[in-house]
Amino acid sequence: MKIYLNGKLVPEKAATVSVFDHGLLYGDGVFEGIRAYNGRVFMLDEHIERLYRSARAIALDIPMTKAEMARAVVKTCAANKIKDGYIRLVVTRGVGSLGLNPYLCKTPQVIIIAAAIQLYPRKLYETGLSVITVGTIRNHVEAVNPRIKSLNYLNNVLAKIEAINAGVMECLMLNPQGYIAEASGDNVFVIRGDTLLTPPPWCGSLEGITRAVVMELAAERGMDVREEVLTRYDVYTADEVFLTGTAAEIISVVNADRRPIGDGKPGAKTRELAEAFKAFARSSGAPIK
Ligand code: PXG
Repeated sequence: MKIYLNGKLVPEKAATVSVFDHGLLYGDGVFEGIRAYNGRVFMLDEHIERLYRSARAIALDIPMTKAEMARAVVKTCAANKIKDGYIRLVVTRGVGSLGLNPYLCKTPQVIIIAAAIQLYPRKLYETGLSVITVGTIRNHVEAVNPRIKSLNYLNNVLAKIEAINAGVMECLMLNPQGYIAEASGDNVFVIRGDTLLTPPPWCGSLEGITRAVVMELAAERGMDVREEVLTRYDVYTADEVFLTGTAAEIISVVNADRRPIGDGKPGAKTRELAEAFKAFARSSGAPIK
């Protein structure tokens, strides 16, 4: 495997960062997870825009332009002969002292890994997911704002631990006010009749790229799509619930806090959106050449 590291493609073994990198010492950095489908990088510009917004939000100057970054992603995919895959784009604060001061870190590290995608088991998409609401809340918007895709994912990791320890694979996270924010690494949607609802980002969710695509596909199909403040009431009483994310795509939630959602099976509208998403993903994106 060839890894992109600060402008060069290097062998996997040579792709190392310093133990003094603030990405390691403090989770100080930002990242993106991107998919390639059918020889194209899906929603590349949108991911790069979000990466640069995340970086701006933590006062990190990425030492290359967005266009250069986009070319670097495509080049890394090409070097690894990726057709369908998963790309991890990481920008760390770089090497600094053992103190917190980020201004002592002179050179951000830019890392691009283009690898095979590890998909969730097919069966999960047929049966749907069970989730629980966890005690770990999403960060307050004036702590590390959840709109920032930072390297500091402990909040999400703690939530994931609670879910796995309770015997389920995913969870719902609330925000400090008790409103639904998102899952540990996916956005959440509720279907009620012909209405598709998802929390607004200010409720503590990431502005998911898959989320945006799904909102558009649903609107094209005549659904009334709205960002709305949601509580667990909305989940428990929904016709259908699903999660969206780059890795998961669209996956049904059929049980929340041990209560079946709707009839306890993946719903028809979720399935229709998942099919539409697949078709769109396979036919769009930046060609890998
Ligand atoms: N919310 C959070 C907190 C995320 O990390 C999403 C929503 C979905 O956004 P996109 O843009 O992908 O539609 C994410 C991104 C994993 C994993 O291994 C998942 C993400 C990031 C890192 C790892 O499940 N999801």
